[in-house]
Amino acid sequence: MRDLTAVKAALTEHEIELPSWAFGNTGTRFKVFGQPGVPRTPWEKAEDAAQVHRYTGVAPSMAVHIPWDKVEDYAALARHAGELGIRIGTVNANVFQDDDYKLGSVCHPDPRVRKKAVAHLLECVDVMDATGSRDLKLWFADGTNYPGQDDIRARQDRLAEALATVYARLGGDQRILLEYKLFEPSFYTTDVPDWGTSLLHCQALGAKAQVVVDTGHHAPGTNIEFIVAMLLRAGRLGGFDFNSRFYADDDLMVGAADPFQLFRIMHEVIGADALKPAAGIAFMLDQCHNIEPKIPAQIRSVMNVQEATAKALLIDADALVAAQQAGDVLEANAALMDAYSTDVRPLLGDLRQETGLDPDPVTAYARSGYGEKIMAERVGGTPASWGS
Ligand code: RM4
Ligand code: MN
Repeated sequence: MRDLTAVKAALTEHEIELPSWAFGNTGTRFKVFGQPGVPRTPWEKAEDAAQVHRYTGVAPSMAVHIPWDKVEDYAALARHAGELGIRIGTVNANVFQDDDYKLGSVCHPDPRVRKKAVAHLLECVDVMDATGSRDLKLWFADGTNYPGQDDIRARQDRLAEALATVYARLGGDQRILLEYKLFEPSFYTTDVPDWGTSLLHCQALGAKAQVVVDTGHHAPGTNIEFIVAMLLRAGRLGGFDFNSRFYADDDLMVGAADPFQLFRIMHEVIGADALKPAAGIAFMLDQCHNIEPKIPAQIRSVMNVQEATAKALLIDADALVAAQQAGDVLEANAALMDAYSTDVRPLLGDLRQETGLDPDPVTAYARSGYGEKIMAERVGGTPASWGS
């Protein structure tokens, strides 16, 4: 077992970023179920994100999605976040919700559409300048539905050109995080379908381009921790979009479907000494809370990440290495399973109390009355929704 003081110190330092869009109404392509009290504006989303941080103590930033979080004055939004005790984190670009993008955005065969998409990406870097954000997260819905629809290699060339233009615009400390997703909305080819494609583009761009692993964006059965290990080894893991999947890109609360997978991922991160903020890995949630209340669901997700992390930190690294070197398969596996089987909730409760928090963030939030308050106050206006 590792020294508990060191485990607690690592857990205190670890930061988890919240997605602004998870506070608004979301749904499937079949139905968006509205909830009372959801934010109407990015300002109100920041207020809700601050609540998650208030009760967990480890979620001090909120990612924004442009144009869903479009405001007149981004510096003012960043100041508002600061006053609430959080900051604006990753800026997510959106080049998938415009009629022009039917055949793609930066990979579109028409140079006019590509130019429009690149202009949006550059605008997102302007937003980063105003908010002080480090990361631009790029996810492209680009791809094709039918063999022969477009030229696979030509689309890669267009993608590379667009990425190079955006990369050249980055400030010294800014980064591109290039996300991949195996399918959907395109069904025959996706232009960035996997970590290999993302990595090749990042390597061509330079050190400020990094791969982001969305845990929901893989085929069933994919060994995600292997991908994580490979990217860490290459120095190209920029961050995570954490969520859970049962079938496709389900975007459920992280750790709900497969907490063991989350533990195995965190084990790789910890093995590479990449948990601390200085390592530059962005631990983001990317979720859509369709049927559950938004703020408690994000609190639960943050706690699930913390629990998986705590278990991974408890792995007896010396015993593990000794067993591995002795070729003792069962002992090596047991080193992981012993840690995974530990109930870390008392440890996390103690840690919260030591840092002035309630040991149980879920009930503390429920007791606070904030949920009832926003339901009473947020009447009128247009509730935020993905797509608006
Ligand atoms: C995409 C991808 C992006 C997220 C959007 C909402 O599937 O995961 O990260 O910004 O969804
Ligand atoms: Mn994502």
